Amino acid sequence: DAHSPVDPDEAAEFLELFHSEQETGGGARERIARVRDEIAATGTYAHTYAELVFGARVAWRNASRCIGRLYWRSLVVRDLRKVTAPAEVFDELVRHLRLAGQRERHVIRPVISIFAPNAPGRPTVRLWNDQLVRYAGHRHADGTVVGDPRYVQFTETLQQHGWRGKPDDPFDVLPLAIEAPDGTVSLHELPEDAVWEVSIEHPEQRWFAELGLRWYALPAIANMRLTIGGVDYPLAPFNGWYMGTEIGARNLADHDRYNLLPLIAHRLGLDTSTERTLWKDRALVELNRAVLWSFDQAGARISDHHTESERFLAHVASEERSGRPVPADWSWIVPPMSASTTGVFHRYYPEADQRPGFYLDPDARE
Ligand code: HEM
Ligand code: NRG
Repeated sequence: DAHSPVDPDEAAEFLELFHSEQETGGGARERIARVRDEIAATGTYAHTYAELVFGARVAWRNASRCIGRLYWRSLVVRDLRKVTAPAEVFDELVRHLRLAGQRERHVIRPVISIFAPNAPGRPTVRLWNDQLVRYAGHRHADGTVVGDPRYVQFTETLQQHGWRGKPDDPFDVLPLAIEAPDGTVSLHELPEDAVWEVSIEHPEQRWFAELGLRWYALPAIANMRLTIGGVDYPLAPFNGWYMGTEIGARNLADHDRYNLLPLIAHRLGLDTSTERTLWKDRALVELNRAVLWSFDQAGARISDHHTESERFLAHVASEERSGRPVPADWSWIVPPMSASTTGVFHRYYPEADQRPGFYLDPDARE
């Protein structure tokens, strides 16, 4: 159960790790003794700010599906453990977006906002959205979907709570749905200036802009539980920046997402009558060039899969020099296009479930 008492041994293991890696000036022993007392008395314990920062960064370092881990030490940690009222939670989520994506300065930085932890006998506020920014999927009467097909059901759920949206806009930003501890749900529209979006154009194909494609600049995952030393933080949204293939080879390309390859191949004048022209592969490359080029034009940080792959291998090497093997999930690390042209494809990785870590929340709505 999410609200059962903290396991004191898991707390102790984390505190040992913290003291072994940080210059704390003191041993772990005294802190562990005090934490064991606190758990015995209250069922949980409070992290110091330094422990919270370290715990969140190490959770990123341990994220075996993440290719972007070279930067784990740079994570900005916002301590919002005292924030629980839905309206304040929403305000802080908007502040998170503005801090992480500074459009006028052309800056994107990795940020995590950590709200109140689970504790025995204390229900917490919940966010229903899986990312802070997502596009609706509007199903029309004739069965066609305008927008992101992955969010059709979620869009319908929000509509049952009174949301309308713009049913003819394929890039209609969803509101945030926040559920208070007493079960009441409120919907909150994100202010336009907090949602940095990039229009997708192609460096050579002028017609590309006419397709009206866009994507948001900040991937901010909000449905993972952060666990540090036995304490669970059910609301701890984090973001980095995109790797181009996430948008160009998945979100805009997947058959069950925006499914744009047939249209792009057609506009490129490719022969789509047989698979053997590799029209899908050729359209995929042009779509991905367009994504990278457009983000660059907009000053929105984004990495390409070749560069991020090299950085990840550098990260693996430097971690190994520090005596820390890097657990990784090959099927998530290897990019979804041109896999064998990247270094990460040509080797295997240890697999391990290390804590602190991020876990898909079993109670997540999306
Ligand atoms: C997954 C890149 C920052 C934690 C991923 C994936 C990519 C990626 C490409 C795979 C996503 C997919 O296939 O859907 C990056 C880049 C970053 C970054 C380029 C730039 C800084 C972060 C940060 C955190 C993080 C700041 C946490 C503090 C994770 C986790 C997953 C993941 C937990 C797995 C998500 C899941 O299981 O659904 N990352 N990431 N990443 N990343 Fe990162
Ligand atoms: N593929 C998802 C996002 C997953 C996480 N990716 C990151 N994370 N880059 C998508 O929206 O396309 N991050 O924290 O930067």
